[in-house]
Amino acid sequence: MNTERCYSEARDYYAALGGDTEAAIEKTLSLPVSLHCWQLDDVRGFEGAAALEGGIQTTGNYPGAATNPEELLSDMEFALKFLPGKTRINLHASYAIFEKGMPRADRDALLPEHFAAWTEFAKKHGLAIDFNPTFFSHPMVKDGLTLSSPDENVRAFWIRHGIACIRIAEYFARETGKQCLLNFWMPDGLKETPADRYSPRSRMADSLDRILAAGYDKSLVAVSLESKVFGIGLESYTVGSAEFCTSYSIKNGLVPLMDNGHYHPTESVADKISSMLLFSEKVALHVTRAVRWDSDHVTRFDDEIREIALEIVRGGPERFFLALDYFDASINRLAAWITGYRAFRKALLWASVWPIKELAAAQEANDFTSVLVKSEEIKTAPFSLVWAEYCRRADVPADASWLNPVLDYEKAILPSRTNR
Ligand code: RNT
Ligand code: ZN
Repeated sequence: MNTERCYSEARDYYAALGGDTEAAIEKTLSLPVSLHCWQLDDVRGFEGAAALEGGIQTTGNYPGAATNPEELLSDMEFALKFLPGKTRINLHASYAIFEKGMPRADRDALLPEHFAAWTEFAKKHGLAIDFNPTFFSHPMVKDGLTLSSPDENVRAFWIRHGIACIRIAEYFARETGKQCLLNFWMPDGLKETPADRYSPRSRMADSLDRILAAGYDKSLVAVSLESKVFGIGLESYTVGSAEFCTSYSIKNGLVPLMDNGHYHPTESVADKISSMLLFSEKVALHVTRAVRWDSDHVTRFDDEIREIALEIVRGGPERFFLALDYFDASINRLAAWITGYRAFRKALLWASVWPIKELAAAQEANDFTSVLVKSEEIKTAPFSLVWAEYCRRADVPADASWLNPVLDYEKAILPSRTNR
């Protein structure tokens, strides 16, 4: 295949439909997407947690999960070669690295120095860092509650954790020179129908107030709040529901974060985005794939993700914090990581070549016939050729040939790892 000729034909094809492939490629390449470290070890972290808690679940026992910082960082280093576009890394507080001689610290006493190895890694690879306090898989989660607990000691512990994470996020931003998104997700909820829905929510709001009262430099840190509809074992009530998190965020100048696995199956995050953008300067997303429930399957280039990507492009990508969030333990974890990232990149590129203004103008003119016909036609335009050009410019393989080195890595490196 003469790739140059193929691309120029695809460019002309799109141009005839009103799409600009050159602008789309350049824009998508520079759009930062944050890649979560937790796909590589099934959200275990480095604290030796016995089990994943907080209403989330990884399923599968594919061999070779990273079991310590060295393994996780070398997996990441290896996979970065196959990720086209500007990448950020997304860490959880449970991934603190206590280097030789450093005494361990509990979550409420974490310090920037416990993340020095991550900063070094990020600098080496020119990556920015996003961060998440970890409100799950810890003995201080009492009866499924953290910041909304009626137990003052429990709340105080998690408030200290939140403040510690703000300081760490500021440190990341100072070290990397890039603003850090600090995302709060609390699993707090109840298995049974509550007798009182109001009190836990008012305590949650008060705890967040107390964390934010510690103050932070907004040029360094953006704080987001992620809502959820339910979790395993917390089926009847989630304190941080969509209404709670959106209202709190808008009132307090935080960034609302929508994870597309956190809604009822027929709800559409793509549809919600424009409402958020009307009332919030920025919107944050966790891009995932929910199969029947918040199953966190690997993100794919599917209808839901493409519609979300269209809304990102229409809204102006600079108004978004984009992150991925999935964890599948049933397949090669590196391949899962890379696949989800590439799928979302594809969706962003795909949405960027749409003749968005033209179609919007047709809608405004009540020309719904053109909107339908043209949207249908563009779906089968020669997108793979534009993707191939995109990957060529990013210096990564455009096709699935990246899987071969990943499988070689699996054969050479992973067997020595002990399954937990
Ligand atoms: C859980 C949320 C949350 C987590 C990560 C590990 O349902 O989606 O974002 O997946 O923080
Ligand atoms: Zn999420």
